[in-house]
Amino acid sequence: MKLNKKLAIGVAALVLSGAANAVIITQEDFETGATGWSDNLTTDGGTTFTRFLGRFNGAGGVQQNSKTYSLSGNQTQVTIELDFYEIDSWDYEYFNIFIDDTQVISNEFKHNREDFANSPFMDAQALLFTGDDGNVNYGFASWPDQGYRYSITINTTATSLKLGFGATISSGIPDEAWGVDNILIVDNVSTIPVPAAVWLFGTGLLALIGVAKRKTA
Ligand SMILES: [Ca+2]
Ligand SMILES: [Ca+2]
Ligand SMILES: [Ca+2]
Repeated sequence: MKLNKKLAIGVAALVLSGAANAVIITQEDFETGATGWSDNLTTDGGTTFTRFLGRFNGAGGVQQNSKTYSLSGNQTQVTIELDFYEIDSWDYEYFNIFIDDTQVISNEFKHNREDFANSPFMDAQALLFTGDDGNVNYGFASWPDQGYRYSITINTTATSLKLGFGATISSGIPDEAWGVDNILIVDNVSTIPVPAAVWLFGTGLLALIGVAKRKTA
């Protein structure tokens, strides 16, 4: 019984160390521009926004900007995190996130409303901007702006992943716009080389055998 417990702890430690070293596919803060996007436009939005991918207007909600990333194919899961900037006079319009050309998120935003608290359909994980009560202008036109953090985990064993965005805002960029920043894509494959992992596991087993031997002696 004790042995099984120790073995379980050893295996759990290996799994945890593997998760902690999951492979970073991309980390993009756009401070020096954008590469690989179908539209590489970036804008310096000042202290709060920093430089980000955008500003873009809407195109009826279809996928307007996208980038394809290479995956090892050894993963079973990929987590995508990003900041979405809702800039200026959004009025009950939608920001859409696409993965592999399929829309996986569609959230409605209103510029002077606390969307995160009010929308039962909000998929964002957190509000970004300090002091945001739904009425703070953080830049560009005088309308209030809001920022949201998304985290999406998908099951995939594919060797590529396409991330894309779209919006239904209907006015020009000076009136309402969107941007994306701080993209982090991570898979669940450990960076610990297989021989090292096997060696660690083997050491654990030897230790366990030692414990068992001492107990029986
Ligand atoms: Ca940035
Ligand atoms: Ca509008
Ligand atoms: Ca503004």
